[in-house]
Amino acid sequence: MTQPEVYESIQNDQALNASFWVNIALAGLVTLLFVYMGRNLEDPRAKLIWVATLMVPLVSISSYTGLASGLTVSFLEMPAGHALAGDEVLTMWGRYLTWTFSTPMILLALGMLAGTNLTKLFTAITADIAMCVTGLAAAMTTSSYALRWFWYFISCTFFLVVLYVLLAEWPRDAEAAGTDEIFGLLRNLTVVLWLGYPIFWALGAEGLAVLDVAITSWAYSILDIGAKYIFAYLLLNWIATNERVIAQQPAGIGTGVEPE
Ligand code: RET
Repeated sequence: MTQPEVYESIQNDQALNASFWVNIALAGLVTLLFVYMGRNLEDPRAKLIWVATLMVPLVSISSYTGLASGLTVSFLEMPAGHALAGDEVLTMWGRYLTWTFSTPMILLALGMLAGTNLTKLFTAITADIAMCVTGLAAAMTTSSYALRWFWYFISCTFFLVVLYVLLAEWPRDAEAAGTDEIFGLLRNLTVVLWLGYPIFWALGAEGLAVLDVAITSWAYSILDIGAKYIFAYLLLNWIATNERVIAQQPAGIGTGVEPE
């Protein structure tokens, strides 16, 4: 199918199209809000958290524009074994591609907040990028149904690494940094919402095809609102009033002292 044809079928599915445009509008609004919220920050590490957080809605605008325009959407024929085998299924592969750019920003901000060292940050971010790229591979494999799920399994394994850093490593760092309360809140929000993505992948057209394409797209769009905009708002709101805590962090990236 040519790109204008893909675009036309997106235009004809109002629910699907709205799931893109609602996010573009929201991302634009929160970008302005976030610029305003961080305007008085001075500490370089607090500013880095701010810039990373700001990148999240900015990447989102590009991501959803790719989907809405049909550039990063394809109709792929599902392999034998899939519930829709032989059908051309609308695949929003641009989502998985752009998560590669947005999710590391979320982890950079969270890791900086926790006062992480470079090793843990590198581990979390590289595993996260690998999770997104292998998730993209799972969605785009049309040769074998089993291999789609094998990619999915690989992606889940990388996700476990991210969860390990979030749940086992950074809480201890955050305690030492005096940011444990806000870190705990944002970590819980992140872990709960991020778990929703592989669940909807498995239930949606890419996996078992229990949910249709527009419902799956809305599910991702709603998860995105929590995992990106609400997350970023809570983080920036805290940073704007507690910049001191970040500026006085005893250890972590940029302080010259490694956390224990
Ligand atoms: C996939 C499918 C393969 C298995 C796993 C996945 C996890 C995706 C996650 C995405 C998070 C995205 C966010 C985007 C915000 O911009 C790729 C769905 C584990 C956790 C937070």
